[in-house]
Amino acid sequence: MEDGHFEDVEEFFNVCQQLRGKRVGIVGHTQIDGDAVGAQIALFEILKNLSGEPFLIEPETGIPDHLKFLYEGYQLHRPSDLSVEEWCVVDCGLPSRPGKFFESLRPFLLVDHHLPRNAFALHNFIHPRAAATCEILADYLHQKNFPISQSVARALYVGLIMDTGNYTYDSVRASTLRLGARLLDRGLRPQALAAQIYHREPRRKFSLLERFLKSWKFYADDQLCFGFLREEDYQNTGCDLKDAEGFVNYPRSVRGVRISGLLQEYEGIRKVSLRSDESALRLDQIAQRFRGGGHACAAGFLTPASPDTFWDELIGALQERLEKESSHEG
Ligand SMILES: [Mn+2]
Repeated sequence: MEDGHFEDVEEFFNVCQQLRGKRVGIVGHTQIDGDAVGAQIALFEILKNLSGEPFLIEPETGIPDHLKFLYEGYQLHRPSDLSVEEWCVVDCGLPSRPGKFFESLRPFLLVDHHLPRNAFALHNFIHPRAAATCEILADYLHQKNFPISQSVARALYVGLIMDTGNYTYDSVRASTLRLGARLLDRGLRPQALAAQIYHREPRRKFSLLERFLKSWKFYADDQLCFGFLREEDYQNTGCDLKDAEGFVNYPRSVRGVRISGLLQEYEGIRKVSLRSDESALRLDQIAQRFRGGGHACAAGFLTPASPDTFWDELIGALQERLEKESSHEG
């Protein structure tokens, strides 16, 4: 990856060319985020431009309110309503991430940036060093001087800022900012966009946040902090999993906390999310022990199992990792 560019750009467009004239479904992951939406829309435009017949797939867990504006002017489809010849998957590190419908399907194309590198499609473009799947696609588009409409620029920009904590993560390279700058050049208004993403929260979310803040437990000499959201927290506030987006970041704002975690129990699914500012802690490796994945500083896993069956092992693994990697914080 010289100059921050992704070198497999020709191969990527060759693979996309193979979809000419074909009905293609484009899917992101369940609990969809800005990066997956942006990547879906960018890939849609690429395939349309290359004379394919792409369809955007609505994630089975729905679209969070703050991301709906990105789909304006686009039609969304349920996978079961379509007859599709090939599937393309974006921003999914595991074959289970696109959702139940896709579990036994082999996608034609995967574009992703998660660890472990899970090449579950026929053609895989996986770059764990990329800050976002949107960064990979934005770079491909720029390298080929591909036309980028304002709505595509907007979607890619939103994906970039949301997957980088507004350009604050170590995954951000100078080239990431240059890509963002080129997208802004399409006439985007960063503050208006940020307001649309971050300042349109429903009030119920703050009732859920209140419960989350009260649930915190500290471990490992206060270097690990977990918050908990149970079925009843969602029921009593009228919230679902989407409303807890971003909560996991709060505990790591506390001085001395090196890993923050969130355990969510919703409709029989347990979701564990982990965050840190220290890539040496390799949270993706810890998540992999529980059949999950992610990135060094942001990882997680889903399981139907009761927390009793994995909790001690999880806390033990995190504690051990914290001891092994002593803090470099001054
Ligand atoms: Mn992503």
